[in-house]
Amino acid sequence: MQKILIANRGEIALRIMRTCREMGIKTVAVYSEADRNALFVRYADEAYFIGPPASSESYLVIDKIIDVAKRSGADGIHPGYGFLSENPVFANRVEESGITFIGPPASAMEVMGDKLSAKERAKSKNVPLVPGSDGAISDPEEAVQVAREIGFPLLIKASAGGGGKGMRIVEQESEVQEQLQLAMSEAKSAFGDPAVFIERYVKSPRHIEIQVLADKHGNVVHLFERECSIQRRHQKVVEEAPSSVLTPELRAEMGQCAIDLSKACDYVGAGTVEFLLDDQHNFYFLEMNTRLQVEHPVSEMITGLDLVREQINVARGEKLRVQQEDLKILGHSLEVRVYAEDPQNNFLPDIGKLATYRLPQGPGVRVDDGFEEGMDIPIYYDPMIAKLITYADTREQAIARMTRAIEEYQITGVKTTLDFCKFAINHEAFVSGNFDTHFVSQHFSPEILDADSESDSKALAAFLSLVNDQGEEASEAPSNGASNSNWKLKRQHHRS
Ligand code: MV4
Repeated sequence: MQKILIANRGEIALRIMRTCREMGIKTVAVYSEADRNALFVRYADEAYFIGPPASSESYLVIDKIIDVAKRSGADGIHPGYGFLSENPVFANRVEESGITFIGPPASAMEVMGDKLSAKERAKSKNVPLVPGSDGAISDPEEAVQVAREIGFPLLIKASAGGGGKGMRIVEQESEVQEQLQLAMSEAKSAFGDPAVFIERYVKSPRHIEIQVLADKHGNVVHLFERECSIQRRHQKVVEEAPSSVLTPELRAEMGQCAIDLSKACDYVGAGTVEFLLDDQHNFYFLEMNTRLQVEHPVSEMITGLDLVREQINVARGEKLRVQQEDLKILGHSLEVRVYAEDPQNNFLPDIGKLATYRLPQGPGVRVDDGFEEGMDIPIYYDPMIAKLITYADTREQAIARMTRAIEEYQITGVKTTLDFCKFAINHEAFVSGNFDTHFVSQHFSPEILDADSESDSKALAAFLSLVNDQGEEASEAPSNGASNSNWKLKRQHHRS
């Protein structure tokens, strides 16, 4: 592979291009009107304009992307995440054009894109499933029957849904028939497919996903787990690897299930198998994501692998160079997603110019982003500014390092979720490892951030009065006027 077109934008486009450059592979960017000045466009060896800001008129238009690939002579296409990354029609079109799709075969996307066929495939490999209906349910009588067997509360899920879309909780038998009808018509209008199924509702689950890597020769390894339970409205906030709850035995068992499922759909490339883990530490297959995920860096940090490099290598037919026995978890990694959102105002996107934008640095800190100071956050796409990743020997150190990195990160001009992330990773429940997917709704309220910055400013006032009052010590080097004012600035930034 000599030249790769990156059918994506922002931080992930840049992240993919960085690996391409290391591998001596030329890069082609495609960009919309809103991304004219974006970093990923400047970083690419070539860049092609593909239309208006709306992704339906640019990043999602298969013909435009194939056309640029042909014009530029690209021999590979990397879809990143989101956009066309899990679209089997796109994968097929790419391959039909004689270009290598850097991802799984369209057939694997099709199986996993439909939650019912994914569950069926998992079942055939003895991968545990949440107790529920066998296949789709459309008959109200049958739904009641199944519901009685499963017990309440239960969930009705759309087969074409995923990531929380089209889910309904049903608390009691009297609601089953009505909820089924509603779920089916919702699924029909949202996804064009009315198929729904029923599962027991797992009350306090953790969300744990296994990263897999597969080549075109039938070899599959897993790269351990990522814990993604800290999320809000299905948007992940904090991810980490490894999970603080998995034992080596459970990890090996879940890992093997992920490998078995990948083999069962002839998977190729990097993929993620999602599980729920209940409070008894039973795990259940949820769905498989057939793409590189946002949170892949934490897996890279603890394994020492570059997942994009591995994706490219297997796409061009190379055999995996690692075997399961070679893989070890080294240290601990955390990722927080920095969004241009206002945690004090129901996480409303806060778009605008990055008036100040200074990155944290130092040992064990990685930032995957696509912005520079002075740039605007476009309103058309996901408001994620950056992924802040830390790595350390232990979880405790990775948390301390993340806290320090968050404090160093200076962003003004837009509100961000940095303080919210700092709150989350320092909360007693997170530190102790005793949390589930309800963490945010259970422990967060906007006032907490007020209180936090208030106690910060009280501590600052106390500190300043101390150094100002102590004649002799105040003249000692570390507490001179300049560093005081720096400190003050930093704190003010975090309050804003
Ligand atoms: C569940 C569940 C409880 N019980 N299924 C949400 C996203 C989609 N992938 C599946 N999801 C869930 N399925 C059963 N049978 C709870 C969730 C869920 C969830 C899962 C993972 C991470 C965050 C979540 C937040 C709310 C609900």
